[in-house]
Amino acid sequence: MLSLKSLSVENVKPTQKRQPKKKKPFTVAVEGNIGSGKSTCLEYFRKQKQVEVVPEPVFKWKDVKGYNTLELMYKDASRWSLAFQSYVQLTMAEVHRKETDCPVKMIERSLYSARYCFVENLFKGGLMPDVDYAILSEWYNWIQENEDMHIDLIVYLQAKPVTCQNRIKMRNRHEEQSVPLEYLQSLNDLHEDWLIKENKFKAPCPVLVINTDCGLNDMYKKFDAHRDEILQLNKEN
Ligand code: TTP
Ligand code: MG
Repeated sequence: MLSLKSLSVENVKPTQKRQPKKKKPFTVAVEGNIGSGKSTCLEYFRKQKQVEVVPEPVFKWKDVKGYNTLELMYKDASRWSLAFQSYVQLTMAEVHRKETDCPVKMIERSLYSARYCFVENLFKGGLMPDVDYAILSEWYNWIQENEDMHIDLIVYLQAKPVTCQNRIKMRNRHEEQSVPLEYLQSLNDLHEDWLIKENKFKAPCPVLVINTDCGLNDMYKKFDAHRDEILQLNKEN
């Protein structure tokens, strides 16, 4: 029988002791079209000591046990978008869950944009069958109910689709060579619907809009001008 003594605090192994809960970081998600400058923004803020930057796990999407799922999706979206977007959803859930000791956590994209922009785009464009869309939505709803997807601020990098297309061409990610301007236009509209018009899905937190139709130096200047707001420097940090 279990004696009272065996339940006393001294008998609790160190690993069983309840850890004090970590203070939640101020979480900033950088959103915007493909090629709008999200990674550039994250790299800019990486040098701030109070920020932990979590880049998007594109490298994982390019190597799932040897399979390049990003490439498969672009080659034949009707066949592969369910597999690809399920994996995006899993890896983005991992990003949301990642703990940090820093007061600010900055992430590239979120589960929200994967669902409200990309999945929506594939479905609306006839590249994802109803049943695949229904399954992904069920998964998304489950994650939303059972995981902490909280973000405190969205930095929306707003750029014209043609600017994004030029940057995509310049950076030359081989999987993206066939991305047409219409695809970027439609993704742009879905970002605008979600973050500016809020006509179908609501933004989950305040949105700071930064226009990135400019060169790199001007982009840095704009990030710097909004630094305090993004890092909450006038608050407790
Ligand atoms: P983005 O998430 O837009 O990242 P990026 O690195 O291209 O953006 P930036 O230049 O602003 O840093 O897209 C990465 C690639 O993954 C792109 O080809 C689009 C694709 N993608 C999807 O197809 N579905 C998704 O749900 C997400 C999140 C990305
Ligand atoms: Mg990027």
